[in-house]
Amino acid sequence: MALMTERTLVLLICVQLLVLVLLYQVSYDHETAHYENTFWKSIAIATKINKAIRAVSHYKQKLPDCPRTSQLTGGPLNISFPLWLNMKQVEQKHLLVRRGGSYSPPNCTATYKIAIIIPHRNRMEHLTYLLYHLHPFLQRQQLKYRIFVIEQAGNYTFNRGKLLNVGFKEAMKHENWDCIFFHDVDLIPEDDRNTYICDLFPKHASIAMDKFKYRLPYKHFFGGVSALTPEHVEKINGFPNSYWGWGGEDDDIATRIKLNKMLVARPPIHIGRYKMISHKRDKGNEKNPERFQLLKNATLRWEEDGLNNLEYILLSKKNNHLYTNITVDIGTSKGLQLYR
Ligand code: UD2
Ligand code: MN
Repeated sequence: MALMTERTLVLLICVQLLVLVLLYQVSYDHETAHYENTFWKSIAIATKINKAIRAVSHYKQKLPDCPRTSQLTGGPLNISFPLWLNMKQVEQKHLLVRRGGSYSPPNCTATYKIAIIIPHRNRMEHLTYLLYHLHPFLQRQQLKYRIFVIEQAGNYTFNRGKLLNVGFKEAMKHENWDCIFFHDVDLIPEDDRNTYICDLFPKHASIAMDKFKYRLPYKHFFGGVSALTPEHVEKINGFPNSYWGWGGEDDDIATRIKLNKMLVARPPIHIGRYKMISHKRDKGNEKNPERFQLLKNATLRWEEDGLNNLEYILLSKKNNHLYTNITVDIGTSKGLQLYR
């Protein structure tokens, strides 16, 4: 932004100089050997314009840094699900959010810029509740952020891992994010102190969920909400593309992290709390019977199954008010070319 302003400034000053030179030429009165009034008037106008431009750029550069720990956050949150809530109502609550679901704090320069990736198909009601809670939650943390919803086209079996890869690739085309949150659509954070920033190691944020009685179901559990830097994602070759249907892809990710000699960071158990909107298993996301076999050879597969063999067809990218909606054809377990 600062660079843009500087370039614009230089350009404007050059244009003004050109105009002044031209005026100089035309305003010289050869008979009286005097410069006419227009010349001095134009100088006065140019000075005023310059002052205004400087004031604007000064104001922009002057925004102080946001504090590393936001003063706007509280502690535990009381999560409610208002009946009949619709997206229009949520939009009306968030006029400061720019199209595409991006936001920067209005009064300070954010320390962290994060992308949220939500794998999605046919869960509009959950998405409405998530956005209703997540936007104010992220704003209280004074983050610069953008929310990307990655929607799998067609009715073929769902593939969460592959959608997360697509989300990562597409999000990085927008900005060099510090941190990417991979976020199930049905999980609502219940504590303001659950900071949406990355750690030294890949972070598993949804450590305590109501569905598991606020305990970890097993030690290496990595499902729900996780946060990785772009470097972490690249290092583990992203996520597996080969898990079609429910289950296993989260454990595969945990294996990749371990194989790359990284640990898993977690918030304290009383902070990484989430409510999961209760739901039945979706049609098209049945339990994957191959998941155990896939997991067994995760060690052999991770280097060829991930970002480096990712193929998809981007069908549309829409800047909705509260999120960027990316619809993709990720094909089938047999390859691409199903929905064209
Ligand atoms: C668990 C994990 C999840 C993932 C999954 C196994 C939790 C809270 N989460 O979720 O991270 O590892 O097991 O694959 O334990 N989705 C759609 N439409 C569909 C199907 C899935 O949008 O038709 C998305 C949505 O973001 C959803 C996520 O995929 O939250 C995971 O699917 P789920 O919620 O049906 O599975 P769940 O709750 O057992
Ligand atoms: Mn769920």
